[in-house]
Amino acid sequence: MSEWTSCGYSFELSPSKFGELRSSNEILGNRYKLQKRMQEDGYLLLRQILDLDLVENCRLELAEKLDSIGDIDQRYPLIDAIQNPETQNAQMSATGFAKKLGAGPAVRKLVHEGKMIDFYTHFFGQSVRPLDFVWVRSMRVGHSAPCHYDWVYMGRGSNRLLTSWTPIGSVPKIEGALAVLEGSNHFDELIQGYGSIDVDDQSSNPHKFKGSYTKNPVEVQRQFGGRWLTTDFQAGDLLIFTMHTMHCSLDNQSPDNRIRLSIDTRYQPAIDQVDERWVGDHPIAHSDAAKR
Ligand SMILES: O=C(O)CCC(=O)C(=O)O
Ligand SMILES: [Fe+2]
Repeated sequence: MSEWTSCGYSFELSPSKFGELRSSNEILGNRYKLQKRMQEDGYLLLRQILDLDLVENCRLELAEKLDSIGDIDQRYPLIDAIQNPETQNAQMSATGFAKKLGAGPAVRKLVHEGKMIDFYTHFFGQSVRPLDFVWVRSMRVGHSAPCHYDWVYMGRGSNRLLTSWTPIGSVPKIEGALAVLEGSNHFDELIQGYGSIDVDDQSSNPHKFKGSYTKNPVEVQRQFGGRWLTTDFQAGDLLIFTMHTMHCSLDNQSPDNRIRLSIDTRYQPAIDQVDERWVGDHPIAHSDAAKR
């Protein structure tokens, strides 16, 4: 595949503009090296750090939920998550998925227990709390997420908050892998401007801006530099990044019409203040209750 796109916009593919995420498995044992690399790179890619059977259970749970609303092509095994060409179910947002289908027990076990929590406890060197809300992504063919900083959506609590992006099954580039913009965690001007907006707060967001910076990954790169970095993800891999690491996803161009399944979740030291929008059994999310 020679053309990678996000939201229909092509990436520039020269080696100075596009490359591979680097794995940090070799420094896993050392919290200080991990923290330093996070500070420098704005992300950590950890290969095969999650339990494969839990990821698989999660995949089945998500596929069953999607099947319950008719999104799965039943001519194929459920686990393949092939989208039903007959239903024109609109692409669902992560908050839409949460409202309609919810995060089940397999999802919670993968992201709120075990290896995931162990990693963050090790990384922070103290007790960790996740945001309760779980963002499940079922990205149909032709869809992707635009370029953004997560802070804009969840910046009311800890400034040590980190995002886990977890592929639920293999997610090669062609099926819509996540991409991060190298060095974007050091784009101070952008971080102080766009990157300081609270999408639900009128005073910081008077124009009721939806939250992403741009749909065109080349635009932000032309303005501030850096290479877009991505990779072919396998089940068990984990990508972690900061609230001010610019990211987007590649368009899902699955030749098999496979829905791209992934989960994103957030973690912080337990002692830090927490963004009230994402707490509890029924988080207020971006509803009216969250507006300021
Ligand atoms: O999975 C995607 O397409 C977007 C994910 C994302 O924005 C995130 O994990 O913060
Ligand atoms: Fe994000």
